[in-house]
Amino acid sequence: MAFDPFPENRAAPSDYRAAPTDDRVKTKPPVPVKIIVAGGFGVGKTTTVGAISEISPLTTEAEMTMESVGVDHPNRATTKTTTTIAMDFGCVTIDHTLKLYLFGTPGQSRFSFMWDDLVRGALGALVVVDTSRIDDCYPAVDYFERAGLPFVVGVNTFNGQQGYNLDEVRWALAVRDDVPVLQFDARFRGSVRDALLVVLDQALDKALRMRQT
Ligand SMILES: Nc1nc2c(ncn2[C@@H]2O[C@H](COP(=O)(O)OP(=O)(O)OP(=O)(O)O)[C@@H](O)[C@H]2O)c(=O)[nH]1
Ligand SMILES: [Mg+2]
Repeated sequence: MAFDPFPENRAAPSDYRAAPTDDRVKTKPPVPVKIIVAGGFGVGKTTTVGAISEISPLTTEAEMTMESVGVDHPNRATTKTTTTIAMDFGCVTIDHTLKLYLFGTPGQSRFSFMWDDLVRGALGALVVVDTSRIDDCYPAVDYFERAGLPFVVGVNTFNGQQGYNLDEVRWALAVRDDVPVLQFDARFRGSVRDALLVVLDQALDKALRMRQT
């Protein structure tokens, strides 16, 4: 038989075997999922992203000046001297099929004009709450309710100090029953991971509901 110059027309060698299916799956890049970490001023959003990110997180911290005294009210227990002025960015691989890209919002309300751009394409959000300043997170809760984006309320415990229990926080925020309200510690990777997995669950639930309709 004449030599066929086109390799795709040549017969496969007799010992040819297709690579095992799961090897091929493993070589596919993980599906990117965008998650927002939002909440009021100084509640621990940057800390949350930094605790879990597998790359050095991209941060946009700027020194707080005297101008913000009396305007921004951080938790008294922190020694906070900087604030996020644009966004935080980090990522974490959940497994070979899924990678989370985390975007932290700025906390000061004067930067709220950036939220629409930051949130575009996101599948879910973690709203971080400091129970000593619960009302600071109302704008974030309102925003995600209006946007119809699945979200989870994560109460950052600030050294185990928590002014209210989770039922009281749920009542104060008046979130729907299907919105999880959980406790986590923004400083610890495992704790942040567990909170983000609940956000993922919520996003998946919504995707499945939309498929059925
Ligand atoms: N003790 C304690 N400190 C925390 C905890 N979470 C955050 N902090 C501290 O609280 C301060 C504020 O945390 P950030 O992560 O900067 O808060 P943020 O929400 O990103 O703040 P903005 O971007 O300015 O709105 C930092 O000094 C953190 O080290 C916590 O769980 N316990
Ligand atoms: Mg921040």
